[in-house]
Amino acid sequence: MRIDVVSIFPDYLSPLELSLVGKARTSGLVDVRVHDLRDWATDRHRTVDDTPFGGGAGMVMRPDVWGTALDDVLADGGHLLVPTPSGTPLTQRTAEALAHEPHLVIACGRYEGIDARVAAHYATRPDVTVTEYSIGDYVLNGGEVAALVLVEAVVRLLPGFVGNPESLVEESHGAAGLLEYPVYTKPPVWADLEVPEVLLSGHHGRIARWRRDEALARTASLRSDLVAALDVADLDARDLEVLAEHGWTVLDGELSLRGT
Ligand code: JD8
Repeated sequence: MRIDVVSIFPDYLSPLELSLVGKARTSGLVDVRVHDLRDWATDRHRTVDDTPFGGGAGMVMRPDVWGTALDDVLADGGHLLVPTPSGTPLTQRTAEALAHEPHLVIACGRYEGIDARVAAHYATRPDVTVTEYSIGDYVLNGGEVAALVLVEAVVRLLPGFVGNPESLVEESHGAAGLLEYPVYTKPPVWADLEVPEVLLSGHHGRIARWRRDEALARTASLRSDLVAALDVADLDARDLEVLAEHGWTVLDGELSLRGT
């Protein structure tokens, strides 16, 4: 997979050289290229913004500079990803889909945003898919943090990145659709708090069941939207018992919360 990130603050993306994403880059699992948008500016001040049509505060990023930059990095097509507060919420399912694509291009805006014609223009190209996405309902000053989030969420799903792909199923928002179970390590007692005894039993079947119960209970307590999205066909009798303890029952083949 190749990932291009375009920004006026390329150094903001330097954390991508660290940790596991950095390892994925050196192992050739992913080719991440960070570009300075100003390299495509044509004036000596390397201007990338201008005043907004219709007036108002702030500046807007120019479509012509973005256009020359994206024509270059999208020369062979790809998936153009544009972080914006008004975008579609980024989810694990989206990250999973993106992990199967050969080329991602992330356009990091700043100021009041990127001229709206840029996304509209590239959406007309048959070899380009455009997705405007958001990482949450709060306002940042630019798209670089969202680019870091997307790259990490996608790269960690690439085949060969994690040692045990099975672990991806059990983590929060993984294929199981549940929040992750609580984890513990040495010492067995800390701050007068003990580790759940089953985890010290060495009985793998009981441990697996306890972890599933905990994931179900945690999800039922914190994220009713995730429980409602579970497929009843994937739940066994014990799963349904745990969910029932948290007020969830199966009605007409669907999970529903008592009293709603
Ligand atoms: C891209 C410019 C700043 C946004 C005027 C503040 C994503 N979840 C998210 N919150 N904020 C962003 C985001 C913010 C951005 C840009 C993403 C480009 N800004 C603008 C509109 C109001 N300023 C984001 N993903």
